[in-house]
Amino acid sequence: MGIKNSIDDFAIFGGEPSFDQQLHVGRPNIGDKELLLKRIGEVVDRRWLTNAGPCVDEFEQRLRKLLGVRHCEAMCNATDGLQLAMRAMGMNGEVIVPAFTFIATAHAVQWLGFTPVFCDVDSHTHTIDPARVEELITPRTTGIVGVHLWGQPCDVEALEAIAMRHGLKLLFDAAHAFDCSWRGRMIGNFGGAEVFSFHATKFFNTFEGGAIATNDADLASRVQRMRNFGFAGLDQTDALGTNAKMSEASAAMGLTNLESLPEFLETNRLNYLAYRQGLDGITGIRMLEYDRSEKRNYQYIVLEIEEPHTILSRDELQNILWAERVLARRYFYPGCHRMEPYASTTPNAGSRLPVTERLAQRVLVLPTGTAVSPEQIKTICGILRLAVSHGGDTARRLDGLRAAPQQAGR
Ligand code: T4K
Repeated sequence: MGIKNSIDDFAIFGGEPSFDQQLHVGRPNIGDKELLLKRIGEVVDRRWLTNAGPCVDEFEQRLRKLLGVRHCEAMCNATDGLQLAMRAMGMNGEVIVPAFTFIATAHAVQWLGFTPVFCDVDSHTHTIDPARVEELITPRTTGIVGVHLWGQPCDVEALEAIAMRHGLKLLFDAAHAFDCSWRGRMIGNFGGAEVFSFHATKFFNTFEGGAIATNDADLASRVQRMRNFGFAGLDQTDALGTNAKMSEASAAMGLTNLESLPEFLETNRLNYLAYRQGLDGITGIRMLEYDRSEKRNYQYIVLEIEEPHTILSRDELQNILWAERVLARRYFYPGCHRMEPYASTTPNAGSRLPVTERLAQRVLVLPTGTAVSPEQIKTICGILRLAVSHGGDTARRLDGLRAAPQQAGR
């Protein structure tokens, strides 16, 4: 691994890749491995592997304490968590969701047989734009799902006011926002409920997993039953349910990773600062800034590539990085409305989603977490700086690469 001095050194043009191993956006953080294996050993010895076991119970207690919330129900993943929460809250018909999010937000709505109505996002925070929400409300609308994208809270107050005014349910997809705050209060306490993801790629993981946090006792007990087939007793169900339980092995991972949470956060924060320093002054590359007066988990390093300034497109920069084994991601390209089944049912949705359309073309997410060091970040930033400072030449060389296979094929 070495710093590149000229664009001839780029791996995409035949040079040595900067890294021996691939660098991933979602490389899992793993706490004390010995402790994890000890916990899993105890799970096996107890022969209590799932269905309200002691690890899940302890994990939920710890989450409630950390989030300062009355109820926190562990789930097998956030997608099922979103579905359960929406159903338990009584949503149906049309549900307003941002178009710029991971597809799971929209799919959860559609999976229930409801209609996701795509709303545009704010160009600075990338979260659902309250000014656009109200114009999408129809007599069939029953709910709004705000997404705290990149761990940046939505405009909670504005959304609560809209929901109140129109008698709508408000749910937050907090998949990215574990251990974040809004106005000093932890995410998990807002709307009717908030849903976290603890998927392997999240900075805090339980292999697969998630949780529904709420201060509403009735909702929490409905969710508890729904995640266990609707059982309200040993041989009696009181409503439709499914299986969305977290296993003991996942909770053991959760308990172990909670103990390393401060270390994960500090690594992410230092990596974020290293990126900020490394990318400073590169024309046309803007890095999403986190509000340092609030709790943030810094788990996503989000760039916006302003192509007229960089000359290179976001996709060209991504190709250059991938050749160097830096697996930067185009989250959340091309926007939910352009993915199936929505692209077919609402083919013209893009015309009323200008911010989503723009972000989908320019956002690039870079690797961070405990598997990435500040030294490696310096190298990644060096690649981007070199590419952009020779934008014209690099673009011409890339054009040449694209033309070469065609000429060879003639
Ligand atoms: N709402 C929002 C806003 C979300 O972002 C998500 C999930 C959800 C809801 C639903 O939550 P869950 O139901 O998943 O709990 C990943 C994750 O699969 C997904 O959980 C996450 N958001 C999304 C943002 O990212 P992909 O398609 O990027 O995953 P994949 O397999 O390409 O992995 C990403 C990188 O991480 C790769 O370079 C490989 C690396 N990796 C991945 C895994 C699983 C590892 O190094 N180790 C691993 O174990 O979706």
